[in-house]
Formats: sequence, structure tokens, C-alpha cells
Amino acid sequence: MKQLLAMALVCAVAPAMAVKFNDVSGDVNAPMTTYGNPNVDLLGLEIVTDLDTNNNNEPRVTFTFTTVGPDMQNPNWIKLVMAIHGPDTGSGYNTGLSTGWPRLFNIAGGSNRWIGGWVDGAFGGFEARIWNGTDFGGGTPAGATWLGTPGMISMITGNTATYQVYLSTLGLQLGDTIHFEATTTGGDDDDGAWDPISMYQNQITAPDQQITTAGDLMYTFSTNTSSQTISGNLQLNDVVMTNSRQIRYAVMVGTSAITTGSVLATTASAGFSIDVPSTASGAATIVFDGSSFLKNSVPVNLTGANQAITGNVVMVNGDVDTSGEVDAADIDQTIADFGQMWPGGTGNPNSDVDASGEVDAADIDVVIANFGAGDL
Ligand SMILES: [Ca+2]
Ligand SMILES: [Ca+2]
Ligand SMILES: [Ca+2]
Ligand SMILES: [Ca+2]
Repeated sequence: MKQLLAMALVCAVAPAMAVKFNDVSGDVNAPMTTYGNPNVDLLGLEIVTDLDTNNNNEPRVTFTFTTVGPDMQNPNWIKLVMAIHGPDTGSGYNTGLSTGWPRLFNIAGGSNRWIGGWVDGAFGGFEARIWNGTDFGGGTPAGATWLGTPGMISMITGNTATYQVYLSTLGLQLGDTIHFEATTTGGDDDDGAWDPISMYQNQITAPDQQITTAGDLMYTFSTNTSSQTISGNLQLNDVVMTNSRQIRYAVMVGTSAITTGSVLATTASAGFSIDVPSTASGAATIVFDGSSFLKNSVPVNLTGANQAITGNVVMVNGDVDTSGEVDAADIDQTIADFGQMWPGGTGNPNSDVDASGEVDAADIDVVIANFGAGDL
């Protein structure tokens, strides 16, 4: 039965294109990283909406989490969760720092739906819960169960965990829009958001540190899975690129991200290709950021058709502490890390501003050269 369900799941989702909300790697802080489980580092979440042809075309959604892996179940204690702010069911929103399971995080504006999956125990017990005005069902707050929610299926293979649920189970329907956070967390009731997708810098530094994330990831349930592609080229300033750099991007409509991901730049010039749902149209902004580079926000007009951004997207260097400005604090940090070598160094890897592999005078020179520059 388990295999049949798994096969049905694969067949159902294979033709549809997923909307991707990808995270960078290496953004998890100690001590979570020192637990020896690469699955604490979330790489992303893909979402597909389709119709169940075996059940009167009932709309359903499939969430696929990916971690560094390679084996989600070795070691096997990682939890994969989503706090969701969807249409009000009449019960309002939970704004406390505890979501569907007792995990100490929430999203700005509160949440009223919850997805949680275990990768240990029986077949990745997967639960979907709705805020009832008092709790998410079963207590205040309800603990995780091993059993999963009846009628829902999950599949764990390699470094992915896939959870599928009918929209109606979540009190949702086609056309609804949700804002959400997806993150890894641990097995203790007071664990927080260890690697939220909306964050790629300055994440929590203790497993039970409480946090409210922006929750600015946005998805609209639609069976239209076609996409438009935006391509272009990044230019990383003031680098020698002995080491690579990840540049994170988010396609923003207003203050919401409709897709996120990252470009792995191995040279100063790096091409990108970003798939955006074709249902999105009008003014949008692609925000590029990462490592010691300042943000660069590039306006685009989404038309449904593929398009290329003219000219290079220039990434200005020198913001070691990711404050949004190149200033004296960046020089101080670089001096503090002077002599460190990466990979393998300690301190802030961004101090190796030019990605030469060593923090030296050349890095300080770059910070001074860009002194006073700020996020675009
Ligand atoms: Ca990550
Ligand atoms: Ca993250
Ligand atoms: Ca700075
Ligand atoms: Ca350097």
C-alpha cells in the first residue's frame, strides 16, 4: 500500500511545474550545524497545485522540501514545518510564538494554518492543522503526533520529503493566496526556526531562540503551472574568486516574494535564469543579495513572456556585516578576522571580501574603496 501511494504521488506531480522557494546553503549557525545532521540546512520548498483525477478533480497541493542531505532519514530527527497566513476562516490568527506544534517561531501578521512533517517514525507522519481561535487542534499548543492526518500522504526519498494534502483539508480553495514560512526545526518542543527560507543571513544562533520571521513568501493556489523565465548576468565587483559565492535572489511583487533562489557564482561574471509563475504580471523587483555584497534591486515588468535583463546586474562589494552599508564596522570586522583562511576559517567568512580564500590587506582595501555605498 505504501508503494502504491508513493507511485501515485510521483505520477500525479511529475508533469506539473513547481513554484520554487529555494534557500541558500550554509546559512545555519552553530550549534545546530554541529549536531552532525546536514538536513538541518534547508535548500528549498517547491509547491504544486493540481486536481486529483481519482477523486472528482479535488484540488490538492504538494509541498516538496529539499535539504542538503543526501539522506533525509540519516540521522532521522529533522522536522520540516510551515507556518501559514491564509484567508481568515473566522477564527483570526495566532500571533503567539508557537505554531501548530510547540515550535517557538511565527510569522509577521500571525498564522492560521500549519504543515508539519516528521522524517523519523512511521512513514514521515505528516500533519495539517487549522487555527480554531484557541489552538491548532488537540490542545494548547498541540504536540506533534506520529500518525499523520488521515487522507494525506507523504513520501521521503533521498534528500527530499514530499507532503500532499487536499486544499479543503486546510480550509483553502483554488485562487486563495497564502503567505508563509518554511523551515527545518528539531525534535524538542521549544525548538525554533532553524533555517527559514525567507532568511539567508543572521539566522538564530541557539536551537530554542525565538523568532518571528517576515513570512513574506507568497503563493497563490493555481493549476496553471506554466512559467516565464527572466535571464541575465551578475557582475561581482572587486573579487578574485578563488572561492565561490552564493547570491540570493527574491522576485518581489510589492512586499511579497513569489519565488526565491540563489546563483552560485564561481567567477566574477555569473549568468542567472529565474522561473516565475506565468500568472504573475505587472511590476516586480528582483532583489539580489548575499555574502559581502550590497543589495541590488532590479525592476522588471512581468508580461508572461520570457525576457532578458539588459546589461549586468552589478553587485557592489564591502558590506562584510550585511548592515546594508559599507562603513567602519565592516573594516573592524575584516581586521578582527585578519589572517583567517577559507574554507576552514573561523569568524565571519564575509571578511574575505574578494573571495581570495584569505583575509588580508586586499580585503580592507576593497572596503575602503566602497566606503559609504549602500543597498540599492
Ligand atoms: Ca539553508
Ligand atoms: Ca535560510
Ligand atoms: Ca556594513
Ligand atoms: Ca581576501
